[in-house]
Amino acid sequence: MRFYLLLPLAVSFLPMVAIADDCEVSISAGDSMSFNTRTMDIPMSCEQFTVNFEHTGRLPKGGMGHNWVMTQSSDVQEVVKAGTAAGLANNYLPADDSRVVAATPMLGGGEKASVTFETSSLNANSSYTFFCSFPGHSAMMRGSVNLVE
Ligand SMILES: [Cu+2]
Repeated sequence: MRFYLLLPLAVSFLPMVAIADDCEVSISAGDSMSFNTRTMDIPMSCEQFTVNFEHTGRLPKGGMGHNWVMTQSSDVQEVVKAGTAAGLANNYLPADDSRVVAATPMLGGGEKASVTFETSSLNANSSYTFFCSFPGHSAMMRGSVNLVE
């Protein structure tokens, strides 16, 4: 009797767990100019999406800092340029820039940070890119964002 009562609960709970797992991703970078992935998926079924970013290296953020930034692909170049001008104190990102969909702070070795954003701000017909805005890094440190169902 207990079995029959518990089964529907278990079945209905599983999809919720699966959705929650899909609504975040973990990305890292070490003491070289590369992320551990060149691509990431954002399910549009997620209301919010979280990126957990970790600098797994040892070098300080002034020398080999990394962040995770997402913009439309066509905005990467200009945001990197504006970020370089903004300097390390501003995480190498222009302040309150609407082109930046989401970004973590600039991290040094051993640090981690997460950022959560609303997927309603994304346009399914646009192309998005993630990158590191530390000067000179975005040429190597970039990847494509796939908006999936
Ligand atoms: Cu970097």
